[in-house]
Amino acid sequence: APRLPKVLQLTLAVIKPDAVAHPVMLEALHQIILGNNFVVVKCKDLVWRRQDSEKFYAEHSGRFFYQRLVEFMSSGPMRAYVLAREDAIRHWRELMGPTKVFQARYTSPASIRAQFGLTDTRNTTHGSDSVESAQREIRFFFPDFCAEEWMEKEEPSFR
Ligand code: RTP
Ligand code: MG
Repeated sequence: APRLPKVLQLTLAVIKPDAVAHPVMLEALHQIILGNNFVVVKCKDLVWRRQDSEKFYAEHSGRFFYQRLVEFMSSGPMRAYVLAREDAIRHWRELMGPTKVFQARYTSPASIRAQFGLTDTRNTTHGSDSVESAQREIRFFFPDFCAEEWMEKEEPSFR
């Protein structure tokens, strides 16, 4: 049978302030990314102002956890990645595990959130949940990044 070329997909992954605050955790998460065949396309450390946090999570305004979430996400340094892999969006979310830490520990004990999560808010990582979110979120974190340009320069098999 003919071998199909790999179809790479981009996702946005973020290591949240709770995990960046602990160098051992940060390093462990970085190694998980490298160990799962993601290509690190972009990586940067940054701190959000409160209004960045409010804008990014606008879809959750009105939820009971919104203020807590906004405050947490602008409380200290984060690390953001543009990652490429086959099935990158689904694969990164699977590695993270469920949002709620108790659920993660119960259903996916090997997941990132089960191992490192502190609470349902301070749950170590973020990952885009769809192609549309990935596009929006990559633009939010890396306004100068151009996926098409990267494809042409680095990955002829990307589509
Ligand atoms: P994410 O967007 O971060 O990938 O996570 P998700 O889809 O699994 O979770 P979502 O429902 O979109 O919630 C976004 C973030 O809000 C915080 N959160 N806190 N009960 C709580 O205190 C609570 N629930 C959600 C988490 O940081 C979650 O990642
Ligand atoms: Mg979400």
